[in-house]
Amino acid sequence: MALEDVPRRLIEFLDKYKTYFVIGHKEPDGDCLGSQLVMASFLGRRGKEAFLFSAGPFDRKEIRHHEGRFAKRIPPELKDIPAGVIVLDCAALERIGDLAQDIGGREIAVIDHHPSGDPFFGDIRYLVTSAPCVTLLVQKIIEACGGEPTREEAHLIFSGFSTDTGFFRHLENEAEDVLRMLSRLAGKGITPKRIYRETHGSYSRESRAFIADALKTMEIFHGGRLIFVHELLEHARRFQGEHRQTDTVYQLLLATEGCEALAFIREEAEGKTAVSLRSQDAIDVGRICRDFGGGGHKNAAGFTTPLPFAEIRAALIEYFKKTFAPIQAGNQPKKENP
Ligand SMILES: [Mn+2]
Repeated sequence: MALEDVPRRLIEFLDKYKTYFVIGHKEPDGDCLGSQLVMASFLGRRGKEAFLFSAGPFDRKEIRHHEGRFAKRIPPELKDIPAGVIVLDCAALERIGDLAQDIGGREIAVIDHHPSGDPFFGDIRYLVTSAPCVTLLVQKIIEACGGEPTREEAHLIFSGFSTDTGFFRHLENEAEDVLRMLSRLAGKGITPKRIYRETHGSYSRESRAFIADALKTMEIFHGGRLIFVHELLEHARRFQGEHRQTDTVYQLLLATEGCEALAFIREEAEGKTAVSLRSQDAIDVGRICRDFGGGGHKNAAGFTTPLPFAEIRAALIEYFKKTFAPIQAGNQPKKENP
């Protein structure tokens, strides 16, 4: 499956202004910041002025060194100049944090790959849910404008891809188009080995202990198809920020024989529990999380709830009973839920 072509209106929008505000989502990751940095770099090469904004925080080790290039709010001296707004890696106003208060009345282009988002956000929308990352959509834009990424841009694009795909692991049927695009990046002299080490290496020793602690809480349901791990308020909060290596916990658990989905349930405060869901293949945890008031991708999503651990745990076990039921029914053609 090929990634959708860049809308003509977006290309015109990128020509229209002299100045652009390039905004990403709060709690940024390598794909979000990479998309922003490449977009700003490309605009700069085209004689435009680009300002970078992110609500932060810059917790992840692989992005921290970029923090100095991003402002948290649009400063008063920029408030009255004409500028186009480009929002990357999210399609909902609330995802950009307090910056949402700074962009009223401006023309906004939204470039994203998340299936959940506000369908009315943005004047120009380039949304490709089959795209594994947004940096590749920015590469598409550069190429649609007749250009090609510089070596530095290529490195950032590949880093964003590496972040969002767990270094190729989550690539699906869009792989053919994506691998062709990556091969053009490789032609710029970037090396997958170096990018793997940057995005998936040099973790803290504490993060290894976090993985062990999380795995010790493992519970198995529905014949092994569902796995839970948890972190309760009463557990000592030894691990914060980069030491909470949840991605590795997900990867290890999803590789368990028979496992189709997992939940990491974390009591964050009295009356606030955060749930992250991950799944393989057919199980759409994005839909499940939307039912609980959250959002995300088909195989990676989350939500927060006022319910305490015991209640949300029970609710999820029950919910997954329904999720698994039609598959367990095997060759019975009749479905319970249309
Ligand atoms: Mn992304």
